[in-house]
Amino acid sequence: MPVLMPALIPELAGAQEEAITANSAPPQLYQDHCASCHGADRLGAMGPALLPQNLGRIKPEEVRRVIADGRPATQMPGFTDTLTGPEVDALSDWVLSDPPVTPDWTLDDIRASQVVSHPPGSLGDTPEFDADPQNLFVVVETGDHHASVLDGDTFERLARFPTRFALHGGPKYSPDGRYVYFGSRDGWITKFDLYHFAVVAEVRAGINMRNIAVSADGRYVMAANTLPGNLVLFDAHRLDPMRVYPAADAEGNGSRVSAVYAAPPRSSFIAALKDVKELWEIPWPVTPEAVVATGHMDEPLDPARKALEARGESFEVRRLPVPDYLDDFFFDPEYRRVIGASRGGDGAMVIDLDSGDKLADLPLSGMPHLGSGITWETGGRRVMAIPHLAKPEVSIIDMDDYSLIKTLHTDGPGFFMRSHENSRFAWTDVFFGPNRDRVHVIDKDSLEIVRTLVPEPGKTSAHVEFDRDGETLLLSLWERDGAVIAYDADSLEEITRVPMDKPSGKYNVWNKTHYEEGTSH
Ligand code: DHE
Repeated sequence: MPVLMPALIPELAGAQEEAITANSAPPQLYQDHCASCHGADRLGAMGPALLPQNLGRIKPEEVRRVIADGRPATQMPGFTDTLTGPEVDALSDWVLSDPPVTPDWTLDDIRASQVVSHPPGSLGDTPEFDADPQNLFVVVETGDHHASVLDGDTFERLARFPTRFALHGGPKYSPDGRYVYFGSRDGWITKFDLYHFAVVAEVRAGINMRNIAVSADGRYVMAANTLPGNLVLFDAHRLDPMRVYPAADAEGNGSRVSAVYAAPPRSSFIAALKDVKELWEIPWPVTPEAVVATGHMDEPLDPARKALEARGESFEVRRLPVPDYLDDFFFDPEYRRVIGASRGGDGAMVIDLDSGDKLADLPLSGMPHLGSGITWETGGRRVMAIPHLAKPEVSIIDMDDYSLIKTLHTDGPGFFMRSHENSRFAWTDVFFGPNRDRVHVIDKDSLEIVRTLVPEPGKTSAHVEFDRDGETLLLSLWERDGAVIAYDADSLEEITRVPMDKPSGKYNVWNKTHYEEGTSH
């Protein structure tokens, strides 16, 4: 009797193909192989959320590779023996597509996610190491999702610990430098005690988060989310959620949040919305501790703060309409003005935070990366330097009249800039293109590039952070087999290398808690 091949019997062939398709359809594959770690709803569990917003920085080929081969040194196994090539392709396309129903994350979800492992007061107040606690560096290693703590005097590694998946943006410190708060793209906020190298509390603020800010008195944490589009306020002690602010204009048109920062002299959080032309200011209550902690205010209520008190209640939103959507922004040193880049990547504007008026347009094209801007004084004036993400230039602006003083031509578009008040140099990287292994050193007085370093030919080098005195600095060799390289900030000679797994940002406790002019805030 001949063997009947299904393909030769139309009705059987159709049924079988359908069965195969149904079984290997991405939703089923996901439930069978991924849901136990990444959550049935794709919002993440032990593994990270598998939604396009959360995976946005990972290229599709990389998603395919991770599904097939797994991720070394993590719980993620490879599925190359379990799934066929087309199934891996279908699954990766699917996790990179929007789910049919946009997921939500409510105040109840936030509350349910909170874990307080060491309540305030349960760990001693003395650091478990001899190093200067004010001169520690926290280094985020994005390769295997870890962070390291380095002694800023000796560059000895004091601790290395796992973090949440895909930390992004600068971690923020409590004013005394004891606690560091990390934010992950998946919305997790982790409060970590640097005196004891222990996670003390965690909470998930949203599904996809931009960044976090800590109030200057250390009492509050604000999270900025793109999914759901909102800001979430926490009590910093145990990360208890206090309030959710849905991001929307007065008519209720919702928005993602671009970012939120603390503005210490104003005692307020400032946030920009991505899809609504508004800046938001949310004041926190002024306390004497805030004055002592920041040293930013000569008296408890400085004029800007007094003006603000007259206008708004603590924790209430003050809306400032702005002429364009602000994606990326930066403050003047007094936090009276916001310099924001428009959504299109061409042009920027200066907004007065008290009056809400637009004071100037800046002639900046090619995606000025304002969030990475730094300022310094030279020749009796304060200047601001900004790298561009889409062209090989650094723009230098006069902070008094916002005129473009100079354009420095670099070896490729850059991402980050750093300096220190005590250093005569500012550093900028080449982050994109064939010269990603170069960093430029700019003389802060002549406003010229005076050195170009190639720490490791062919390897990306980026992002600098100085020590508390501005005498040394760390540069990332941004690779899986990377390192942070310590340099003498004056002679520009290499001091040492500490091996790291794709180190991204580095954050010095003193510089960050003192809002040092050459670092990010
Ligand atoms: Fe970042 C900071 C936004 C892509 C590494 N990045 C920030 C901040 C914002 C931001 C708003 C400030 C947060 C803070 O410190 O409080 N980043 C964006 C983007 O919109 C963009 C272009 C697209 C996106 O995917 O979100 C983007 N960023 C990247 C990357 O691709 C980088 C290079 C690698 C990564 O880890 O994702 C990257 N961003 C960083 C780092 C900081 C950062 C290391 C902190 C810089 C600092 O010195 O404080």
